Amino acid sequence: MKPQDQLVRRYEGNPILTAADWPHTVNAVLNAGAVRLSDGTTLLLCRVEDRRGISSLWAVRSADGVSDWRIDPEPALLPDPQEHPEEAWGVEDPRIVRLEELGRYAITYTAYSQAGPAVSLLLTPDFRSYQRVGVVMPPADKNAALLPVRYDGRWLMLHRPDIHSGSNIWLSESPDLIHWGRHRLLLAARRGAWWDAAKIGLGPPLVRTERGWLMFYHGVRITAAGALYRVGVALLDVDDPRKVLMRGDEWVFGPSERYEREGDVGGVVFPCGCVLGSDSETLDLYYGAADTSIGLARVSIPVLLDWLETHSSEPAPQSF
Ligand code: BMA
Repeated sequence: MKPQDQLVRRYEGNPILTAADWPHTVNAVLNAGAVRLSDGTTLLLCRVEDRRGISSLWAVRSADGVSDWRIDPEPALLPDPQEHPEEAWGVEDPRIVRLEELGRYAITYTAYSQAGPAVSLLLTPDFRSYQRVGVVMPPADKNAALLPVRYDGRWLMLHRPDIHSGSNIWLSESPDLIHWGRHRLLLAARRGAWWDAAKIGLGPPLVRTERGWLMFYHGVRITAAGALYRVGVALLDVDDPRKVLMRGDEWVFGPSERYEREGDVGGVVFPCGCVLGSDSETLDLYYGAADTSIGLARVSIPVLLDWLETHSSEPAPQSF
C-alpha cells in the first residue's frame, strides 16, 4: 500500500448507518455532523432524506462511536415551512461545534428552498431542546461551521457562497452570531485539471492541533461521468485563522469502495463531522457515502500533518 492510501483508513464494517437502520421508510441517511458528549457518548446528527426528497435531522448515539447506534425516537429538526419558508425543501448537512462560552452547541445547516440553499443556525444545550437562530447567510450558501472561540471579541464562521467568481470558502465575523460581516475569501478552488477545480467547501468543523487549525474540505472535479467529490486538507494559523499556512496538493480521501461509488450520487465522500479520540491524536471522520449511507474513516493527526509538510503547495494569496 502506498503511504497516501494509509492516511485515511476506513472502518472495515462500513457503512455504519444506512436507510435500513431507520424505524420507518426513508430513502437515504447521509452527511452527519458529529460530537462527543461529556459522558463519552458519540452523537451523530444525521441527514435523513425521505422518499419525497425532503431531508430532516435525526440524532443517533453510540457508546463507542462505531456500533450499536440508538436512534432518538423523535427527529432533532424537521423542516418548518410555515415559520421558516427557507426550509421548504428540507434541512441538510449539519456541522456541530461546542461553544463553551455559551454552554451551547452551535449547529450550522443548509436550509433549502426555492430561494436556493442558505446557512441557518441552531443552538442546543443538550440535543434535547433546540433554538433556531435563523438564516445567517442568505442563498446561495452552504457548508458552514463556526470556530469554537472568539477572535478579538468576534465569532468566526467558514462558509461557501456560490457566486459569480466561483464556489469557494469564505470567512465572516460576528459580534453576536446574528449579524455577520467583514466577509473575506479564505480558500479558492484551483483550476483546470486539479481535483478541486470545480468547487470546494468546508468538511467537518476545524480541528485545533499544535501546528494550526486543521481543515478538511471537499473538492469537486467535473468529469464526463459526473462529479467526483474528494477530500483534501489545509492548515490555518491558530493565532489568526484568516491566514492559510498550508494546503495539501493531493486529495487524501476519495471514493473507491463500492458503497462510495454506487448509490444515489456515486463517486461522493462527504464528511461533515469528526470526533477526536481519547489519545488526542486519532480523529474519526464521519462521511456521507454516495449520498446514500454513512461511513467512518480514521486519521492520525500527526501523520497527516507530517504528510502536509511535504505535500503542500505554496498557498496563493487570495484576492477578492
Ligand atoms: C453537495 C451537497 C451535499 C451532497 C453533495 C454530493 O452539493 O448538496 O449534500 O452530498 O453535493 O451530491
